[in-house]
Amino acid sequence: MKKLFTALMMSAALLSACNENDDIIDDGFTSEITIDGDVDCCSADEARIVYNFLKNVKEVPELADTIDGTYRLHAYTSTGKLQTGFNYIYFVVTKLKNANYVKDITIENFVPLMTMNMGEKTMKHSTPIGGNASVIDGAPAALKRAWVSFMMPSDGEDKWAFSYDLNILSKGAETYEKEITVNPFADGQVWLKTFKANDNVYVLSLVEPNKWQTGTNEIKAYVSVKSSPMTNPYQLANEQFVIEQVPTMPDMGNHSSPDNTALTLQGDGSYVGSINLTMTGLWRIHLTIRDAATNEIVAGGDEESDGFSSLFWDVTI
Ligand SMILES: [Cu+2]
Repeated sequence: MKKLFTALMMSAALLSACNENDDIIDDGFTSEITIDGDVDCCSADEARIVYNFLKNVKEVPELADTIDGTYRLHAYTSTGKLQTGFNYIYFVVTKLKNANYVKDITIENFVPLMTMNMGEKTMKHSTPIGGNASVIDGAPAALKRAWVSFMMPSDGEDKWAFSYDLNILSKGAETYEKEITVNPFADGQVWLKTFKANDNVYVLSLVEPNKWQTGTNEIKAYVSVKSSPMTNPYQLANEQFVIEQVPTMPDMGNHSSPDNTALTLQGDGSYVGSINLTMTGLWRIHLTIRDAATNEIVAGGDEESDGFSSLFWDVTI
C-alpha cells in the first residue's frame, strides 16, 4: 500500500512538475498541465483520471516488470494480491524517465498455468480468463482491465505461472512470464464452483461479492468451460444457462430472503441477477443450473444440503 502510494505520488509530482499547485492529492491534475512533447502519453486530463482510478486499487508487485530499460508495467487488483476465484486485474505502462502513462499498449493472450506436483509426475492445467485486456467503458486507453478466475490457490510445490503478450507503442508484442502467488479463500468465502454437464466441466466464477452490502445487490458471474487440452485458458461457455439462486443463512436456521432473481446471460457474456441480503453474516447461495433453451436442470437443484442445492457459493458480508 505504502509503496504504491509513494509510486503514485512520484508519478503525480512528475506529471505536475510545471504546475505551481501543490494540491495534487485529489484534484491536482488541472487541465493547464501540459506534458511537453510526449506524444506517447495521455493528455493531462486522461492522466488524472487514471491516477485517481489507481488510488482505489493496489499494486501486485509480482506482476510488475521493467521493459527494455525504458518502461514499467504495473498491475493492480482490489487487494494488491491475487486470490482464488475471480480477479479483475488493471494494467498501466509508464515511462521510466518521466512516469507518464503510455496510451498505446496492448496486453493479450493471457495464459495462467498451474503445475501440480503429483509425486512422480506433474500435471498442468489452466483456469478461466476473460480474454485480452481491454479499455473500461469511458476510461482512457492507458488503463486496461482483464480478469482471471483461479480455480485453486498456490500450495507448496503446486505453483501458478502467468504469461501474456505485451505490445508497447506497436513496436511488436513480446511474451512475459511471471511466477505468481494465488491466495486461498478467506474463511466463509467460496466464490468459485464447478459442475459437469454435456460432457463438459464448467466453472462458475462469482464476480466481486466483496462489494456487496445488506439489501439488494447485483449478482454477477461468468460460466467458463474447461479446455481441451486443459493447459489452454478456459473460455466462456458457448452453451446458455439460467442460474437460479436461493440464498440462505446456514447459521440462522437456513432462513432465506425475498426478491432474488435468477442470473441470465447478458450481451457482454456475463450472467447477472439480483440478490437480497437482509443481514450481515454468512450467506450460502444455493444454485440450480438450467439449460436456457429446454429449461431442464443440468446441475444443482438436488436438495441434498439441508434441503437446498448442494451446488453453492458462500459469501460472508
Ligand atoms: Cu491445480
